[in-house]
Amino acid sequence: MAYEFIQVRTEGGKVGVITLNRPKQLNALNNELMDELGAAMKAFDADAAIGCMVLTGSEKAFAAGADIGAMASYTFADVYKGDYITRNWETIRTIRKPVIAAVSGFAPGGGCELAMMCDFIIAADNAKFGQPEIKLGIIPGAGGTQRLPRAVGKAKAMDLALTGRMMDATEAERAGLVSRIVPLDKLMDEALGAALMICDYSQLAVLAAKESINRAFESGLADGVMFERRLFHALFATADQKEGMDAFVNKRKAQFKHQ
Ligand code: DAK
Repeated sequence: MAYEFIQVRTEGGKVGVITLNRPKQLNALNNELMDELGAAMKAFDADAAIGCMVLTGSEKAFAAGADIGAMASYTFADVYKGDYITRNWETIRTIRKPVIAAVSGFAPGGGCELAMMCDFIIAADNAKFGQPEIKLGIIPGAGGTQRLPRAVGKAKAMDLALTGRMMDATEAERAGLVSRIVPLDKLMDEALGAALMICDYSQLAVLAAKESINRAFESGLADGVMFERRLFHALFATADQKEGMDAFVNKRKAQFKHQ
């Protein structure tokens, strides 16, 4: 499928790589781009050869937030009736395979929210995150007030959302928003290395790990642990569990068949 606002490729035949591609607007997110992103992610999710995805932008901007020009004249009736954001921005929440955000440059507003919808964020040392919507007379609308405090705690989430200030990669890593920081020129190597590593594990275990960790944000501790325990038990029914443990016992590399 041909896309206008994103570029799509595979790495090693196993990793789906999606690059946001609206360079003149610093990858500002409009409806058309989000439709394309959702379609590309769904296609990779359905492709048996793909084990993991990497979502990235340009060196200067992961995404400079929602497209302000496109939003400027929206009325309440437009966004409410059109189900703005919910209709197509949240497709990524339905994706079962892991999605790594490889973030360099600006990631304010919807850019930060999009990165937070991914499973983890690897940041270049020039990355900048924030929720500056307050400066536009609005608040974060794609999960920023919910995912940011879960990631960095109330104090820093309030600070960022109420002052509109940006935080650099070092602060973001210290706060728990990003998992690793690497030099800008190593960003894609690092993200693709992590993705290829994930692809070589049992896909059943990978899906279960993602599902179980996400459950931690939707349930109380006892229910979450029970959910984990049931998935853990279920994995003993897979050939990959037998293979993984046999390989360890016999000091060889496991060859998972995702069964
Ligand atoms: N939208 C549209 N165009 C943008 C843009 C954006 N968010 N960000 C940058 N651009 C455009 C600029 O207008 C400029 O275009 P030209 O003037 O060249 O035509 C070009 O990209 C380059 O930008 P700058 O010249 O400003 O570049 P600088 O390096 O000087 O500054 C910057 C980079 C990222 C600091 C700056 O561009 C900036 O502050 N951008 C806006 C960042 C921002 O406020 N983002 C948050 C957007 S609000 C909702 C749900 C969610 C949301 C809203 C509603 N509902 C449920 C209703 C989400 C809202 C947001 O994300």
